Amino acid sequence: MQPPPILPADLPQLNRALHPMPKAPVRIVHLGLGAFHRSHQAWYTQQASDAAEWGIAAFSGRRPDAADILAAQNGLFTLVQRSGKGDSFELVGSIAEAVDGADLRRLKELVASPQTSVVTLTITEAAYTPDEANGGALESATPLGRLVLALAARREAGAGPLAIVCCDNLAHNGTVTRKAVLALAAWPAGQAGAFAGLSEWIDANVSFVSTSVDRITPRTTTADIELVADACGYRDAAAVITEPFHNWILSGSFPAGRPRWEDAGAVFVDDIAPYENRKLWLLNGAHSILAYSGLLRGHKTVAEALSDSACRAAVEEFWDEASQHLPMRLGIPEYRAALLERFGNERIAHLLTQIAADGTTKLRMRSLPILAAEREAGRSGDGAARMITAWLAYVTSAVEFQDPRAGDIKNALNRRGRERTAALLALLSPELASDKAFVERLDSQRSTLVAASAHNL
Ligand code: CS2
Repeated sequence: MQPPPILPADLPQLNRALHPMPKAPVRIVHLGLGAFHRSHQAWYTQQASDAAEWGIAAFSGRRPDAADILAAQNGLFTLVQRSGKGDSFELVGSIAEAVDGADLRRLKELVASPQTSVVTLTITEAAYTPDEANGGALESATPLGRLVLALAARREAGAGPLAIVCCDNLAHNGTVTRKAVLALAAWPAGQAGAFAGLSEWIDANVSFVSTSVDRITPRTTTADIELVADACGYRDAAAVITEPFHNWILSGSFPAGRPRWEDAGAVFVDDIAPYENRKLWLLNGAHSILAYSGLLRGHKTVAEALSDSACRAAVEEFWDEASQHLPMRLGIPEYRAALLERFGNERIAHLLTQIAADGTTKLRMRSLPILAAEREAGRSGDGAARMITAWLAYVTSAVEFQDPRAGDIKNALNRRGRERTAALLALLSPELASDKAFVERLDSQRSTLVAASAHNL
């Protein structure tokens, strides 16, 4: 947590009394109220020409205080769009209600309302993996568990179909969400009551929309809040800093309607796979390389890591591999050039530690598909392998890291040499972990990388 900013005591707090902005009726329920939701879906919704009909009720996720902070401002916050040249400030008022994520009663009430037509999700990649510890059982403590309980309430209320829109960085994210939700809903089947036949009802009534989302949004810092106070003359504890670039590609149906997000540039396509691959591999893949190799080499931000020729070369090598598996009609060279410019925006302090979190989930999507495709084509896939090597070196050297499988990583770290490399690799791919030659290659790459970086993390 950042220390609270030192602001003049008489500075007024941002809210709808200070800046009157109408509240639209809640028709979208969002799970995972964080900076990215505010800079992306909330901003797109505000830009839609029918914004007056589409209010969002946003439930907090990993940061429970996010709801309190935003509720105190009646959902209002400042979006700072930061280019290489300067900042522009915009008030966003599409969040009509900010709710504590643990408030299951309110979630059920809103999802069961016939007025609610869309549920959007930014609950992090790790939230879609079945919880092996409890056998994938329905858990009211997890976001998807709560969502299933709320869908049961919607069926009960006869409120009809709706769309669930996954906005997390996963390949085929609509399909992944559908599978996870149906599996959770089917788990208590056979028990009497609210859950019998629930998974069939969801399958027939809920559409799972796939999306590729993009807008680089670092965590807000104390300095950002002070800057907004200076520039705007109010206290806004929920301000968000983001880049001017934004992109949203969606595929799927909205049986109960949706805002005209296309007014803000959202694009609706039939086949989303090439777009999500382009984003996940080129942007997110490069991010992971920069995060792990950058931290090992003593850098703090994406822009700093990119200006290190060793990190940059690792990114380019990976991009050359990945580009061979993407359709050129998507303008890959232009996309790469635009990424270099976005990553190089030094005014956006995107912390590598933020990107380094949850490696076991992220790398499965960002490195493994390229590695497999390259090996399939009879090539080494060294660029994709180096992303994994950098992660291995990072978890081996870091004092602290965040990962849904942190316990398994720590167990693997108790081993030595190749055995350790194999045990860590098994967390990403058991198949690769049993390929001795590959483990040997990674292990020697890892030792070289650690020796070359020698930074205390
Ligand atoms: C990043 C993403 O934290 C991460 O893993 O790669 O959050 C990235 O900044 C966004 O996907 C950009 O749209």
